[in-house]
Amino acid sequence: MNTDILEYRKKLRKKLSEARYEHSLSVSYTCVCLAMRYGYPLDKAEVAGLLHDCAKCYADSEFVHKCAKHGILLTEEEKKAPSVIHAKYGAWMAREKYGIHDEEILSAIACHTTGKPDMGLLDKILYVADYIEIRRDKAANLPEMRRLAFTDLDEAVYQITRGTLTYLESRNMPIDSMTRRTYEYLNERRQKHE
Ligand code: DGI
Ligand code: FE
Ligand code: FE
Repeated sequence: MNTDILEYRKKLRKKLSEARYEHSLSVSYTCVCLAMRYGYPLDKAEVAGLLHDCAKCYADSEFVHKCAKHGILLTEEEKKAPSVIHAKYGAWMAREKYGIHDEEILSAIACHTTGKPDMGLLDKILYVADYIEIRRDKAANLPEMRRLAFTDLDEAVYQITRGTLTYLESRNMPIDSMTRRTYEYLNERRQKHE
């Protein structure tokens, strides 16, 4: 039994709201299921899922100040869409506050909201698990995405990214260029393979 995970849970539970903690557990287990399906170390997937929203103990409005304080550089776009910053700040917290040094885990946490071009396997697992976990209930395409996640992970990443972009555009919300670049990268690669 990896006792570190129990310590992470104890600490996280104190920091997050009950709903956010439940979401984190659920993402953690969903990451493990996807890791079983796609052949990724289960323990790393479990930790990435558990800690991915560890920065959600702060309000979006606090991140710009906190990042400046710790020398974490933000783009102007990130400052305009502060809801994406908890991913970058979360990766920093995972390293500094939870002692995680595994670069794949830190990368997955850092890109779990916007994605990034050329995501690695754990990046994709976390990105998809965050969307399909059992406590999510908003998106109409959830049943389809839950099935797709276990049959074609790349297609699930693509469809979720496209859906997010459409959602943000329809509501005139500020879009981080990383969200757009992720979609464009996947779209181009998909067309090449057609
Ligand atoms: O932290 P969670 O609620 O579990 O989910 P998340 O980290 O995927 O991100 C929360 C929201 O951020 C989600 O509704 C999608 C949205 N998002 C993703 N890319 C962008 C974005 N919001 C803005 N404003 N701009 C983006 O580029
Ligand atoms: Fe998040
Ligand atoms: Fe999340």
